[in-house]
Amino acid sequence: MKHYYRHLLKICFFLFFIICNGKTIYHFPPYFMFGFGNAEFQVSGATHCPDSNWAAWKYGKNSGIACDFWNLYEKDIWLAKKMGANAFRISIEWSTIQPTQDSWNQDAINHYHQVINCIINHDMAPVITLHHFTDPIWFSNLEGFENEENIDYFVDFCKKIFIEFSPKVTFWCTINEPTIYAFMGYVLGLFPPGYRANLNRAGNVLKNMLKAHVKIYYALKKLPYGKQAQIGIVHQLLRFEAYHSWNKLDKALADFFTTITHTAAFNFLKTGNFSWKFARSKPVYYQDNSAPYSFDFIGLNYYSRVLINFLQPSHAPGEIMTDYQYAMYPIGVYNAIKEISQLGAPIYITENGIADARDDRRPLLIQQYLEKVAQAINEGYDVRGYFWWTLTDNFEWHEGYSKKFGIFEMNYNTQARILRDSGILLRYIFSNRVLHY
Ligand code: GCO
Repeated sequence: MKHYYRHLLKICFFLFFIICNGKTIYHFPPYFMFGFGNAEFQVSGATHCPDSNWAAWKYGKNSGIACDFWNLYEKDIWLAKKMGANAFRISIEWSTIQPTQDSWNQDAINHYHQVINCIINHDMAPVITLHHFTDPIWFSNLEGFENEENIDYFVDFCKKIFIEFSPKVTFWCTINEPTIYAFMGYVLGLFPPGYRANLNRAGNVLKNMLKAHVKIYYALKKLPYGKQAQIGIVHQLLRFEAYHSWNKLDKALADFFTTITHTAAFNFLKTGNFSWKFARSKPVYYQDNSAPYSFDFIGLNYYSRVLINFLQPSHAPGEIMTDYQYAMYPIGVYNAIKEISQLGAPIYITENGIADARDDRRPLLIQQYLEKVAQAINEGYDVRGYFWWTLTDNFEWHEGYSKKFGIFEMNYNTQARILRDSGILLRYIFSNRVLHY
């Protein structure tokens, strides 16, 4: 309890300090979206998504009910509203809707109607992600996105969902972070199917996912309400850099990783040209001149950049580390906005947040990253929204429950959600739509 008050005092002081010392008040534009994001498997776990490949994966099978969002969504939507949000980003878990190749689960469809209605009834805009890292087991058994012929299974699912939930849903994210999906599943081996350093498969998967995105975009645009819908792709702009620019080996490794996690996809979206070329792997080339027009907005996920020092992840002197092996890096979000603006579409920051179990760096991150977002908007960059990752602590993929990203701390025994002290600052900014600095 004492500990709690000490923290509360600290945060109130911090808030008081920035309000009183703030020389500038930045007002976010009236249309600006402030929201929270989550992904179904991360908040509902293997119990509610038993037909997902993550329910069969070594790091996912014990994920249980997570935050039981499947049943407690009303509570969380209400909490998001109380936090000042006007938008809520959720994912629709494909495996719950299409548990086997030839069955559609009407109960799951009804469930998502209720969730979406609830978001709308709370005066928030639902933002739907159609693919957030997970696949149905039947789709994985057909080798998922490794196999180009499988793309149409996903396109069909997207069309069905779009028809079902339009026009009450107008914001659609096709695929969340295809680069990270390919990197984690086929290079690092931490996501299913768990291949390590398999660049042939990774390149193919990434190419097919990007191809799927373009196909989905044009297919949905042709459907009723397609024209007025906002359809985009979500890209995590993750760069690796050499700690010492003179270290050629670190530089080469950093460039190699950055090509996989960022540039290969970014260049495709920018030019229509996909080029995957590494030593000792089969090159993958693909050209689609319609790709640069295949999004009404770009979802930008930004957390940090990774420095490589003698082949190890590292950080610069004085930088504050998150609970992951990367530092807080506020200027990075500004740089990312600048770079992604080359794609010529409105930008929504679909994810920003921090793993911080002690909650002693989160206020700083909120303040400093949002200052950089405000600076970018002031300079004319077209940023239209900011989604906090995430509302409640949840299942952080291969990291399990160890990483705490929630503005609400979870007690998984009681399913209680406890607002972290840093939530006071976030609520202040979201509710008042201002930033003092
Ligand atoms: C991602 C995903 C989220 C993560 C979040 C925190 O960016 O990896 O979209 O599912 O949980 O980024 O690491």
